[in-house]
Amino acid sequence: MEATAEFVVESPDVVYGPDAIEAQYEYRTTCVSREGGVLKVPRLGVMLVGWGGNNGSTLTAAVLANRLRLSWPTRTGRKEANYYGSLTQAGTVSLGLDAEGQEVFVPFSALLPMVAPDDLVFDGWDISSVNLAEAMRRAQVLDWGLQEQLWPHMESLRPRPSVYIPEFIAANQSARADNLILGTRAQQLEQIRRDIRDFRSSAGLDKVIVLWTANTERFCEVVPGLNDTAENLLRTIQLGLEVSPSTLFAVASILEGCAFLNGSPQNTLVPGALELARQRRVFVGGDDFKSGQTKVKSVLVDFLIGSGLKTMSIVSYNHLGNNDGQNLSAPPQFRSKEVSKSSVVDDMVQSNPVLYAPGEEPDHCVVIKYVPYVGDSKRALDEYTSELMLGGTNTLVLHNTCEDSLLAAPIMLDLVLLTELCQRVSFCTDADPEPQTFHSVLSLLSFLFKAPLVPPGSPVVNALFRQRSCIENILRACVGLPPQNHMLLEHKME
Ligand code: NAI
Ligand code: DG6
Repeated sequence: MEATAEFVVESPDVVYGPDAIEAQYEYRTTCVSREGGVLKVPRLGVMLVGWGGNNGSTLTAAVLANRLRLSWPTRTGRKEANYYGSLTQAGTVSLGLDAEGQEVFVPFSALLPMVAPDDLVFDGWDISSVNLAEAMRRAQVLDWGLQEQLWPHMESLRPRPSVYIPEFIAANQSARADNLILGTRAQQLEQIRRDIRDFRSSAGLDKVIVLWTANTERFCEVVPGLNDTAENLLRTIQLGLEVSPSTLFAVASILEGCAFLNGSPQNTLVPGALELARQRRVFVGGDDFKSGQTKVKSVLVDFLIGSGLKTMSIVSYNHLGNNDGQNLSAPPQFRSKEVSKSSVVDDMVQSNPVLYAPGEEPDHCVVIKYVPYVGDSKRALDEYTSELMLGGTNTLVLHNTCEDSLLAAPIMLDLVLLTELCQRVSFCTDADPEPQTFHSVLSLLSFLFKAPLVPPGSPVVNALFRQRSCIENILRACVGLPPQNHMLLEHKME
């Protein structure tokens, strides 16, 4: 019998014979012994746009609760502050094998010297003037016993006024808008820049990272001459032509040399902003935190298609009752979210031409409804239908309930900690011995975003464990460890 090879490997290490393929392979593994060291990390400030929202107040509360080692009673017993849900703080990586041949796992955060979340300093902006303690109460996310302990620590934290352009967010948000930067777009830009400088100097920070966690905006049109180049975008701001608040914040951050991350789905990082980031060598990342339903989707569809099942229909319903849900009940803002939630299986489908013909893709329907009663406790219902062999079908149904902001807050944490870490990574190549940094579009953050931004021409990866491996292996490379290959060949020999 004969088998036809679809490809051949051209390498001096591989010999194709009629009966066998002989390959020379260097298997690299690591022998681990435990020793510690101390390395310096910068003092990092985080400015949240939308600080007084559910995510902003929950993240601030989480860091304070951990820093203060708080615990509080609940009806199921005492709970203690932790960072569950954070890849860097609660995830682990396998370093290699110890002398007994057992895998040694360390926290992700131990791979390289990272800023500790408890040491972060927070500031930010919100169009709503309420202080962070009131914002935490308004969010209705945290247990009362925890809120009471946090109240005195959060009461003095007050968001800076922000830029409100009503046509970008839902009309139902107008009642919140009582804390505004007035003036022309150019004056607003200057005020944001002053705020960043003020925070940096008054808090004695080495670095500031700006993270958009404000309401989802409608998409803005990308128009030649308006926002397609850095020069045009800066001129647009000077002339007071159309620019979204989030883009204004992105531009201000970039001009101040601060990384900017977009946690919402809209196209904040228009081509002009991306070009500006590249010119100024500042990191930007986005879009839209990948927290719950989409995260599961980026595992489940990878599993289905990766196992050779042909997924043909994905239907995702959500209902939630927080302010984000209210904002998303307006069609233009829903549309931004629909787009980012719908793109997430593209790479998995395209990776399998055995199952899908060119251009073929599953039906994919996304529905979001606002149901005030359920508050921040988001309900997500998904149905996945896949074709099995010989005409069979498999339908999987999932129901997921959880506090939306408690999923988002640890992701926000990972975003700033990993971005800061990447700012300290440089490398050279054989072709260019000059040290260089990552591309200004920080695609390494893809694990944390629903619709990852990548440098032009780069493949977009949505599959969650490919994204995780990317972060893990790049961090491993920074300490000279080989990529994680999961082969465990040592345990597969006699
Ligand atoms: P939220 O509505 O509770 O908070 C948003 C805050 O932004 C509000 O306090 C609002 O007053 C403020 N705001 C609106 N426009 C502003 C502006 N121009 N400048 C400054 N502040 C402004 O919403 P939440 O739940 O905190 O979510 C925030 C964003 O994160 C939303 O866009 C949401 O879609 C996105 N997101 C949330 C996820 C989650 O799991 N919670 C996951 C993925 C994305
Ligand atoms: C309704 O979808 C509200 C949204 O803000 C989501 O909660 C958020 O985007 C999280 O979405 P997902 O798909 O990651 O759970």
